Amino acid sequence: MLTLRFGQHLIKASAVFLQTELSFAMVNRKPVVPGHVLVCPLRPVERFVDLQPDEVSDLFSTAQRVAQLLEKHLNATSLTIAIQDGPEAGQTVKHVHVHVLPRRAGDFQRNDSIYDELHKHDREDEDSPSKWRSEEEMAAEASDLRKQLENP
Ligand code: AMW
Repeated sequence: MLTLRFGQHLIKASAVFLQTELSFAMVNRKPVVPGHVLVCPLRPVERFVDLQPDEVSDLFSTAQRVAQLLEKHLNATSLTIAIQDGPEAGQTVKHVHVHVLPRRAGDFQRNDSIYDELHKHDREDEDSPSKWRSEEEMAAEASDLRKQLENP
């Protein structure tokens, strides 16, 4: 695996920390909270209803595995798990993706503000290459998560 497709983006293998038969999980170039990652189907379909039942099953099993990993290894006590399905719901990349966000006490003054952040963090007027993390930083995070998966 050299690159994977995520909508219009080509994702380097270094940013991917888990691949299954039908899904993959990768680190985020502009995380809303530390450890905010994405779980995607390998097939680049736009909407949740476009997935076949075996893809839904694999996507959610993978999201569950990733959720367990993040909560344990990033000292989170809860998780926000979300799909922005369609442009009016805040979807910017036309490829289904499950956001998994580790949560900790007091991370937002108003708990549900995370949804506002999720909605706006990658909107065109908020997003620019200068706000993205470096390839090296993303590769280091993915490598750490890969190691944690290998040695639970
Ligand atoms: W959506 O607003 O479509 O629900 O979320 C898209 C997510 O994908 C955002 O969290 C954004 O930061 C992330 N993202 C977009 N492009 C890339 C990329 N090339 N590599 C990693 N994350 C990306």
